Amino acid sequence: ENTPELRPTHPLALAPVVAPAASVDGFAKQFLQNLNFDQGVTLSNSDVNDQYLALAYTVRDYLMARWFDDRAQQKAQQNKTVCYLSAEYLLGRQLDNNLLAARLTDIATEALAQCGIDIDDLRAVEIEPGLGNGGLGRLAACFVDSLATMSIPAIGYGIRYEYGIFRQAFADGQQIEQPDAWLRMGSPWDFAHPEAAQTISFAGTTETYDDGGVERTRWAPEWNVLAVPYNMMVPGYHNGRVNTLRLWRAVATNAFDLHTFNSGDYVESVRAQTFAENISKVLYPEDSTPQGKELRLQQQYFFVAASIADFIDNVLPDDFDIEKLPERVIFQLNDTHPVIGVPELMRVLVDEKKLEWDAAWAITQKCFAYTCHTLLPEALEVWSVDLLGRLLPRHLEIIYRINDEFLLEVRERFGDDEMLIRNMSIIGEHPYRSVRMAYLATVAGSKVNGVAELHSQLLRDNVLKDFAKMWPDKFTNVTNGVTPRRFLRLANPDLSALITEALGAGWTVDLERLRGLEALADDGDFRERFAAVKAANKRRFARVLEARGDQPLDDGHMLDVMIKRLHEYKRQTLKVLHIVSTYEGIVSGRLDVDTVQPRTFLFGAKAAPGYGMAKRIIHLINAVGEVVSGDERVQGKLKVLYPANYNVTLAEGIIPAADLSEQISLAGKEASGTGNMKLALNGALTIGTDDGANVEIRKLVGDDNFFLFGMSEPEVEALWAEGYRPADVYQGDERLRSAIDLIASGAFSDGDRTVFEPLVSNLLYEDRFMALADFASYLDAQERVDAAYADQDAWVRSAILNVARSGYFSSDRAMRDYLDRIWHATPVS
Ligand code: NBG
Repeated sequence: ENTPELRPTHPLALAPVVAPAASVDGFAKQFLQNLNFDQGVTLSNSDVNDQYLALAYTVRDYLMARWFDDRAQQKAQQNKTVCYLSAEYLLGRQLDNNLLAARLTDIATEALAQCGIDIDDLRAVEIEPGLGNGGLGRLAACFVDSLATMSIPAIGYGIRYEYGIFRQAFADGQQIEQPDAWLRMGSPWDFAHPEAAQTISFAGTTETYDDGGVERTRWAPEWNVLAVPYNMMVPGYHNGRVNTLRLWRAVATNAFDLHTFNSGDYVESVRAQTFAENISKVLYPEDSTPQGKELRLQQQYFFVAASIADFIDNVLPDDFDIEKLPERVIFQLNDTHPVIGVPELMRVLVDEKKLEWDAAWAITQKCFAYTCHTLLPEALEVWSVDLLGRLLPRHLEIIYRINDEFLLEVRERFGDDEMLIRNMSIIGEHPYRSVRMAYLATVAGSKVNGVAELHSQLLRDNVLKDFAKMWPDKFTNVTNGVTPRRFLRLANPDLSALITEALGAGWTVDLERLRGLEALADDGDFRERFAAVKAANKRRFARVLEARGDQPLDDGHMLDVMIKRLHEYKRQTLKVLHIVSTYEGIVSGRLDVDTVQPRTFLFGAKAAPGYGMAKRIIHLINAVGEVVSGDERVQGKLKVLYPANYNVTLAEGIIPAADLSEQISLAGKEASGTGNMKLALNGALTIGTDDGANVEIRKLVGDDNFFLFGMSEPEVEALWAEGYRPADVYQGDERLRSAIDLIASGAFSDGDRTVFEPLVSNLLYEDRFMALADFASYLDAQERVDAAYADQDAWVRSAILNVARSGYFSSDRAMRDYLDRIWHATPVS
């Protein structure tokens, strides 16, 4: 971008960049060239990682020309760009997705085969970039895929963490965390652009000065770091478009103090470097509970300030009239992590571009929109005024002024209701003076959306109700979605082939077409083929487990899966109580064994390292699993699997094989869920509460094809209000008593009653998420599941209807809703 005018004369330099020939020969040639000249090895000397890297470079080479075109076009055209600001992108593996998007899968397979290489061996060595914790990060990855596929000019901005989400291992059933060194074997999918680095400042002081008769403020920062962008290509599916994901890495401005080094103090000489580089060192492994860590605020400001500057400096034309910014960009705030971008844009407009406050505020309000992803009050991010003022003094001043003017507006509207003022203030006073980032985002954003209908409604009615009263039109809903390319087309090739045979290929970009399968649910031949696909997927997943050295998957079992972050509100404990109860029922003879379907219970979940209760639950699952899976009396009937290190790659194996999807959070706690969508889309039936997007899934697939249980959100509220005593529930339910007593007795801890005591007493005397209150209803629903599964033909019919009616949950539809309701951007031609 900063290159001076070149005047090339060579014909090659004058010609447009062209991709290698899209043929087996063309691919093989490029692959070998990359292996030789980039990896520096001959084919016969190369190892599988060399081959994988050369393959990745080759795929990249095919995308490159399109990417150049798209960026040039983005700069030349006056289209509005969607800038998605997200601290997390949980991308998953790239190779297959990019091969698919560029229509290269068959060509690459054959070209490699002619080089004597099995492409599956290369697939297996790819390490997924785990730059996210869970649903929020994976959602961002689905969205950038859909935006590219829909030809929307979009840039995903984020952080290139050196270490992503930790690798989970188990030792004696307990979680241990290992660093995720995902960059160790090379990072073929991104490019560093140090020449486009931005300098990001921190701390220091502010001062006013006279600028030709106008009083202005300037910030005299104390230290700074360089933000170096790494670009990743995001290819659209079969449309020839390539968008950009731009992730920032922190680098020291003055890496190294030679003087200090020469004096022999080696540690001190690199102190500045270590300090700066810590900013993008590691992803915070928190899911839903923010940690008030200074480094985290540094991360947030670092990537948001770099992104805003990058967009203004490098994406907009040089002579751009900054007052027209809202015509060219919408910055979508993915939860509160990037909300510091609001005062940052104000600072740029007022201090640097010298706009009047009111004009700057009008622009800022149009340029941002905010998505909230939670309902848990403890998950709403706040920063102490102390810390924020120390790290970003100018931004704190700006926030104060935004708040002053906002509170004036509140007074004008509602009168001097001091209670209301206190409740709505962006600055909270208790337990310490702090900035409420969700409120700041709500005040600043042109729109605020929740991620499922129920969630958006609860935001309006509870969490942000005063704001919704003030600005009813600001609030909207966009129900989440998932990309059908990764989670159906790639993860479930056999089902995809069956669907394509039945409906044609268009469903991959128009998922509502799956409706066409409804008619086939009544076709016995189709049901048989559908069932055969599910069985094949189970065998495929069994091979995945075997290759990982996990316990085998038994033939003929129902695969009952609960895959999501470990959190009390999601209620993995309720699932464990069901397992223990079934086990106890069979062993004690209370249950008629013939009514119990053979089942494998599969968990996949990481717990935040600092979340003690979640880690105890992991321990309990593993402990119960070991006893149940090892007890001869339930052999062939019950089995518990908990493969370690659940991630996108593992999910892609589990989801197509699953029969039953556990979505059992306490109503009113799960904002949306997206695993629930992926599982329904792949023909698993849901057992779930009326929570998050389950509500919409049930409405669409129909009550006959969904196992509903538990209290509704208003019932939950009513029970709390009346006084919830879990111990009473325990006393009144024999099945529950037996299950809890068995855990308390030490049956799963070698007779040691202390191990799970904290967990048991938490359930009996606190049970914040009301697992006991929903237990009876859950067990009844599980009996309905067993009965339904016994009629395989009817079950398969329901599974087909789940697939047929899940088209709504495509992230393409979610993007259309964002475009219509919030962004108002249009595709490029
Ligand atoms: C999560 C919610 C999920 C939701 C995803 C994506 C956070 C803070 N929230 O229910 O818990 O599906 O966001 O919207 O990670």
